Amino acid sequence: MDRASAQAGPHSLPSSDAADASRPPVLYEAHGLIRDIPLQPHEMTAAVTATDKLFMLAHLGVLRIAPEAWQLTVGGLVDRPLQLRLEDLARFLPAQIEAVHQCAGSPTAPTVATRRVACVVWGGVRLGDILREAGVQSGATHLWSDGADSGTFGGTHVPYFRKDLPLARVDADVLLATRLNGDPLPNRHGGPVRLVVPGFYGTNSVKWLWRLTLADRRADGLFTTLYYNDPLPDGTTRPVYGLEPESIIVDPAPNTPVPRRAEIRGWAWGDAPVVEVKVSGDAGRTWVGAALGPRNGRAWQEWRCPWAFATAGPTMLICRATDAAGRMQPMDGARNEVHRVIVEVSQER
Ligand SMILES: Nc1nc2c(c(=O)[nH]1)N[C@H]1C(S)=C(S)[C@@H](COP(=O)(O)O)O[C@H]1N2
Ligand SMILES: [Mo]
Repeated sequence: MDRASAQAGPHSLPSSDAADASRPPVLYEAHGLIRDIPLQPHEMTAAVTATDKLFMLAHLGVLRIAPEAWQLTVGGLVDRPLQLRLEDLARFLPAQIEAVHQCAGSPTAPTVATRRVACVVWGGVRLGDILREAGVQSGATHLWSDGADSGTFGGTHVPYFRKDLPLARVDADVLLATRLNGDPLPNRHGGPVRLVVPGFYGTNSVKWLWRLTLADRRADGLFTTLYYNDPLPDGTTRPVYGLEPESIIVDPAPNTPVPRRAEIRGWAWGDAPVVEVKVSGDAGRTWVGAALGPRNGRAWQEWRCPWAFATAGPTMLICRATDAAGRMQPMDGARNEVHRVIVEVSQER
């Protein structure tokens, strides 16, 4: 590890358009907005999503960074700025977490439920261990993280993908991830090293990470100011950070024949643990409680609900989760609105 001698002091946080020689050289495999969403909810049968079935999203392009060229700068409000290469991460204790990974949806359509979700096992090192080495100064409140990807989004040029998170969150279980489902992190998922903020929407988990900045305020980037801030009823906004409670029906699949007696099954998750899942077959007039499994790490929780359909024909099923903070999925108009599935109930009893 070298200390970055020219690193900024407490009062010179890097601005978005600062050229920075410490950014590793990158190759673009693709430019612009890239979306690969292989699974629909009824296909999310596995507890851990296979890497080749994991959705992939990138706003500015898909990068390739040579592992030997990768480096990370840690600066801003720290006593000892750091510059780490991949081999330096081996000095820190390895950590692993199984966690839900969910896209918040399009930043230009934040109330649309997209259900781009998965559950994967991340491996790497704890960011908190690295920040302790850097010595975070008392005025720091936020961590800014920069990906090496640049480009144009919504008509605005972005010098790199920049996000932020409250510093208080870091010690929970935030990782610098180098592994996905037991293998080296593929470049399309942000390899060689990405940030992973378990329990936060995927947008916060910056891929192709190259710079961390400790700051005394939120970051100034396009994706922390214009986008990824939800409006609140009082006219203020709230950053798109923690996962809202959500649940999906995996089985039965939409538009499939089901017998009169069936078991309805799915997953539920949130930043806070889910404490209740209920199912309705009458458009939300009445609800039946499902059996809910425990939460392993930050993985999604399995739920099951035996069901006796009263009538044959097309029937809509709805599931709704409530988290430990008492928050319930809204019926409409939110990225975590309830999941509805229409099935074809057979005649025979
Ligand atoms: N550098 C960088 N990191 C990024 C993004 C990006 O465009 N650039 N997209 C974010 C969004 S919106 C999501 S949902 C997740 C997707 O991660 P995945 O492609 O590994 O599933 O990456 C996040 N991290
Ligand atoms: Mo996303």
